[in-house]
Amino acid sequence: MSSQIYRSAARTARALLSASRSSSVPQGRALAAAAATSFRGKTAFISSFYEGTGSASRGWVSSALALPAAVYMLQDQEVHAAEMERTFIAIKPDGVQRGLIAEIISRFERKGFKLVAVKLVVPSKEFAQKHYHDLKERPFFDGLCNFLSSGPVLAMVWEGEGVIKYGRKLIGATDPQKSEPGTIRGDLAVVVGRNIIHGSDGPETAKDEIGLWFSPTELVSYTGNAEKWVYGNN
Ligand code: IDP
Ligand code: MG
Repeated sequence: MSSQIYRSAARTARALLSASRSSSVPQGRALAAAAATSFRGKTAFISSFYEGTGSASRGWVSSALALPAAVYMLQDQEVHAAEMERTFIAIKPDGVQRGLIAEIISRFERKGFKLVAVKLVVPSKEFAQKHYHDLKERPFFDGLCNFLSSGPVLAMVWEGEGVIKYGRKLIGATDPQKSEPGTIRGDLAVVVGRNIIHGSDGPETAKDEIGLWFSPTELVSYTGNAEKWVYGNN
């Protein structure tokens, strides 16, 4: 849905760009007005580019300069909407109890990834077994599920280019004894049984885990303020 909006927005943007290139502001304005009508409720972020002054007429006229920038930003958003992937990240009960929530979130934030869902939950043992179903043959499965369901877990979805693979890099190797310094487990954990964080290990598990922990309405799609500084091609 949101990428549909982005695509529509970018189509509009391209139409506006050709209008502005023909150097006729009134023509651009007419096109924009038509586009705004067709978007109805979803026009807020588009029309805001043109209505900065508060006075409708001044706002539209001053758009002659703002137009190319607006078009650039909208086209940018279309590209990112198409490429962005999401991953499931959870701070396990040991990480929550040790007060590492802010430390861990800040590492993903500072990298440039975007938080699109978050909640603190105590999963049931059955839920933990579903989450770790791949490991049910392993000797530590029961203990692992007991542990995951023993206290609050901070469940999150992070979005960004390459976030699934790079999220795993930020987290570090499963066994903190083997995790590199600089990684979350390398810096903040000591043993495999208390390695403080979970991250999806591939696109399929990311999709399954996001679906297990969150309902679609809990995932928030938005454009981050810094996105145009985090992403870009020269
Ligand atoms: P991952 O969390 O790095 O993806 P997995 O192999 O998927 O690692 O294992 C899931 C979790 O099971 C680990 O994060 C860790 O908490 C636990 N675990 C993995 N291997 C062992 C082990 O050998 N002993 C005890 N717990 C383990
Ligand atoms: Mg795993």
